[in-house]
Amino acid sequence: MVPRLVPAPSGHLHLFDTAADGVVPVGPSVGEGRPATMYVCGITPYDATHMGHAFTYLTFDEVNRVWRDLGLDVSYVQNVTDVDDPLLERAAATVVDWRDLAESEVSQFATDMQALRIISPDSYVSVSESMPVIEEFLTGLADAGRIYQIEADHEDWYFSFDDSPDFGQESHLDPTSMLAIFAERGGDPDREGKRHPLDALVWRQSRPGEPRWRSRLGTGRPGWHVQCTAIAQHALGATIDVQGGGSDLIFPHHEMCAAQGRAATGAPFARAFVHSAMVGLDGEKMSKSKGNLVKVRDLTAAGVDPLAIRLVLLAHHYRSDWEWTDLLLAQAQHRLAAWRSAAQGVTSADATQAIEGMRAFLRQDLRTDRALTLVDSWAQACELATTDHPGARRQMADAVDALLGVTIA
Ligand code: 5CA
Ligand code: ZN
Repeated sequence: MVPRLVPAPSGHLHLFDTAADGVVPVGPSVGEGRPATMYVCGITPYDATHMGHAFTYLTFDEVNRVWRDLGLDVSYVQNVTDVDDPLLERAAATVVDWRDLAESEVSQFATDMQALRIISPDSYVSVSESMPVIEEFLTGLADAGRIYQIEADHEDWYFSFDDSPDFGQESHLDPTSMLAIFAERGGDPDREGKRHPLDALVWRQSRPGEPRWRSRLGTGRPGWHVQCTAIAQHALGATIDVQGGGSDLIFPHHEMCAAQGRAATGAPFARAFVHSAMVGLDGEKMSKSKGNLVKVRDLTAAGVDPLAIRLVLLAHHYRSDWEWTDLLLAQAQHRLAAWRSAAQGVTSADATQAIEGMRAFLRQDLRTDRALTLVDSWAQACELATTDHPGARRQMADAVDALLGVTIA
């Protein structure tokens, strides 16, 4: 249980919205009487949780925590991309059933998230259990004439880009960059029969050896972007407060979700698109495809306190790319020990101001890095104090637990 701090304060969380290209209030006001809704792009479960994933899910865990601290109810959904090329390719290469691979990675991911004290979303929705929802969504787009079937060996379906006047409103990329990034990130600009190179695959007719589902579009499987659009709208309504993910999803993934979502309902798909920066290792983005990974499970198996890992992640602002190093982990371990020593000591300093300061830093674009320094200062003040301040250690321990997800008492 996460402690609810009293009194429930008023205010707003501000975050950088990629579409607005600025820091804006996100989520409803407390008085509006509706929950804040968030859909975060989940893992493709074919390999271990690395520090990049951990940083992204930590970022949105902090969004969740700040909203709750404001007194809001939060509806938070994350998908599991258990039907997509990288997973199916890995399963084929390692001669395991794709379902078994997905199941074991999902279960390990849950263990890693729990160790990092990331509050579970209300639901994890897998693509394989969402076929009726995706089919329904695509049928709507087909009826509206927004998707078309190509004439080729395999009559796959594509989302028609030409009818999307708002295309580009999320990523603000120019057409040349769009094409380049589209090709890099799973797109097929040169596929014959497409009306526009940027048209996105929404239904792939079955090929030998691939998992398949029967649908009104044929027997096959859904494309990547439409999975998230359909799952998010079904679970959370036409317009969500936040679509979240790492910055590698700004284009084409979230641009396509924005376009398809609007095509389906006429309403904006998300009020804000929020992205966490990339974690690297040795000068390159940490990624399963490159294999330059620091895995959560390897560190915890070696006896590292997962909350020290959490402190490494919190020490970085969600909008700045950074690189994992062992030194960062050593510093975080030191910091955790200092906080625990203060929380469990016999002298203490007043915590009220530090806690209000933490809240202010978190609400203003999630300055977790700065919030940590306030706890550092409080811990130092406790060491220097000659008396005990009634209730301060408990108060700070509850605040650090609720706001930062770290247990120190
Ligand atoms: N299943 C899709 C999203 S629908 C996917 O991108 N899966 S993933 O397993 O590749 O990544 C899971 C999440 O971690 C995504 O939000 C992605 O943006 C984020 N992510 C991946 N690599 C990094 C990294 N090096 N640093 C920060 N975040 C990352
Ligand atoms: Zn997604």
